[in-house]
Amino acid sequence: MPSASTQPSLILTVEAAPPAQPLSLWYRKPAAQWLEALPVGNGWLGAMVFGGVEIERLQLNEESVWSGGPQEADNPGALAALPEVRQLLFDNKSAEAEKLAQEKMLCRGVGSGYGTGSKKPYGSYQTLGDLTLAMRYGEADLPLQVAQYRRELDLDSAIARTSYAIGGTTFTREVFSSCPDQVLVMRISADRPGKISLCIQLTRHERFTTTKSGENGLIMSGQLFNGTDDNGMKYLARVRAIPTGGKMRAEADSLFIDDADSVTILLAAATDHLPVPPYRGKEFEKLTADQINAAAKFSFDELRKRHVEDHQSLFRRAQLHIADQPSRPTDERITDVENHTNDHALAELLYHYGRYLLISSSRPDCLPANLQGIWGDGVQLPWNCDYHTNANINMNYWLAETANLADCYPPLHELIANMVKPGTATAKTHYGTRGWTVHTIHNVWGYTSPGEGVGWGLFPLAGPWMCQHLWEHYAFSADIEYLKKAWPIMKSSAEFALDFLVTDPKRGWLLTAPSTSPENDFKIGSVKHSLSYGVTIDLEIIHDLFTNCIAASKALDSDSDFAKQLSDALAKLAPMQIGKFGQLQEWIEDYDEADVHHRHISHLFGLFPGKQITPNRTPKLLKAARTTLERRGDEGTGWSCAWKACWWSRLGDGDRAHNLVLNMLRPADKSSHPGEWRGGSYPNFFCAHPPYQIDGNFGIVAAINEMLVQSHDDQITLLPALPSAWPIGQMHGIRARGGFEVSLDWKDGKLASATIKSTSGNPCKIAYQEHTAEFHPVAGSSIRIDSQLKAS
Ligand code: FUC
Repeated sequence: MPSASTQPSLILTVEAAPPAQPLSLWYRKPAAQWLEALPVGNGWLGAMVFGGVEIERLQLNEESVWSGGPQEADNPGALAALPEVRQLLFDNKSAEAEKLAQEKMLCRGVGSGYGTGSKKPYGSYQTLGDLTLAMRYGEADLPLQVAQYRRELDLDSAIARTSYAIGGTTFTREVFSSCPDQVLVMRISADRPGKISLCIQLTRHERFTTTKSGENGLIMSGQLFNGTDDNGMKYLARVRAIPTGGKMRAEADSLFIDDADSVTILLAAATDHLPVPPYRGKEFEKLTADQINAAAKFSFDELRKRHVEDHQSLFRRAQLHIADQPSRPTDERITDVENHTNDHALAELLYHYGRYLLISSSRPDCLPANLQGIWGDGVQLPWNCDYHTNANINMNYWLAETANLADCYPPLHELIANMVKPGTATAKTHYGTRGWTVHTIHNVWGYTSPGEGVGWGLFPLAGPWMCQHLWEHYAFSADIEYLKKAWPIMKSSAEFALDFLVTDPKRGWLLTAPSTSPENDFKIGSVKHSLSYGVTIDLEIIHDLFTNCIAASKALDSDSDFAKQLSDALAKLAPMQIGKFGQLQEWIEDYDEADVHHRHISHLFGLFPGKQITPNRTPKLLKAARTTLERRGDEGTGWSCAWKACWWSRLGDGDRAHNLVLNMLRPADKSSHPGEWRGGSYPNFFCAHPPYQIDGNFGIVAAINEMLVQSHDDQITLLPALPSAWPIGQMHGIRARGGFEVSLDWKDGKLASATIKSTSGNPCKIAYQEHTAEFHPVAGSSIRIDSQLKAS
């Protein structure tokens, strides 16, 4: 079988019409590289569909396929060094403090290997392998004359479709990953009988054996490296082909089908690792067999119907319309963004794509979306494709509530719950505290120790940040039963924070020491440092956690003494400060940043995703936050641009936020390299850090929601940052805190009408420009209001 990369050339003739479904990504040629292929997924089983004519490649992923294994990485010597590191910091001996912390306070072992964990105990997320179909077209002359070629990803039905005609026969392939039936499904059909002939194989970059399974199936299995020996995770993928008409035979590691009318292919996969029930575990071989047997009982049309219903129950909950989709291929539209074509419908498509990607990579009983969701080719993926907790996994879920996808949130909540046990050991060993925490990197093996470099790895406040996600689910849903379950995790995190706080000997403030402002350095003279104390983001995270815990204790009517301890600590917490440029200070002293354009602007946590800095409560800090953003500028990696769009929305500046949306849409600069990172979109609309990182795809959806509706300042604010580029539009189904669902439409840049549906029965205050109104809806009712906020 020829490999996908040596595909013989084709001649593409007559152009295809655009797809019927306007919310589609579509292209006029097969994907030549991974970043052109189209993703499908059911939360845990994914494929990148290339749409080749002679060779079709589906690069496969199963979300738990990880090398590495569990390890003891906490450093037993860390705690002894803590008092000296603190003292050195308080004495302004940053270099000495940093040196000591690097030697004594980081993880034991090599940690993540600075992003090269695949051969280390830390491990790396990896590809599952490739499903390859070598198509044969009978007597057709070479090179093949291919008419009306089109491949597309229909976001509304979550189906990747490839269609083309050869010698008068039209071939169609449809691929989807079914959540209800837990298999990947592919259907190959033709509009004439007996035209489908192909060979099916399952392969992997390394560590695999494929054998036939009966006369209609293949099994690929293997065991990964665990960083010390070959006894790592076991995985298995199973394929079954179901042709109608024609003949099928299995030989060694291949299935051959000749002259069929159509072929349905089912694929199931699992590992023996059990991060979350019920999908995986020791029974993984049986599980995959059961999944295939169960799915094979349905016809293709039934499988498709069940999948589409399931997907649309989530995808159709939120809608946004700002412009009609033009009938041009997606890659051409992205290329044109640099030419200022004002293709506002492309922003709308990016919005829907982000929602599609979350539905496809994060479902209950799965792992949360990692740095690339669930999609990744290779055995060493960028940054091990793990869970980074200082911007990335956090951003992955900022859209979950506002985009009405709370059903996709549980995987993160589950991951956080699973951090508590290892994170309790880490907190005790490293800092001698109660409670739990995690640092910058986390993997499926429960890694919570500080990473191997002080400048990025020593971020003890990542655990308290994670707890924001627990509170936010309650804030949006008002689900008290959920809060009861989340409370012990939040409380334990607050105990960690209480114990970790120390009194600054100079100023008497309570603050954190040691810590870093994630990944940014400051300068003293010409020398760069990263380790500091009382860094602004720590104070903001603690404010967020403690205020959320105080509110939780009130809502639950429990732990009032503990809540009192938290309010007392808050009263003594170091304040946020304004520096010499009028900017919000990033560190305890008004140091200069080593890189004034640094992608991380962690000290704006209080503006977003926090709620400490608001126009009503802290106007001076709000102004300082604006100055900080002005100084940093609008360039940056994909996720950095998305976060900036969130901040500009919170500042009420829709045009600046929109500028960042445009940065996300422009073609990814392939010549970029570290040091010159510039975000944008790849041809398949994956967000470029670069390299590809999914956080930008998710973050920009959160930002667009913040442009249209905000609900963090004890009111629901309508159109707080509507850009002038979108004078007319409608949006439906955005969630707001307190238990509300908001739909609205606008004309000439002004609110026309809005509908607020209550799901909780809480009172609500609405604001639009100078108008405010208060309503007391009963749960399940809706209020329709006009541009003056008068109920109609
Ligand atoms: C942090 C960020 C990088 C990247 C990586 C996965 O280290 O600073 O920009 O997103 O995570």
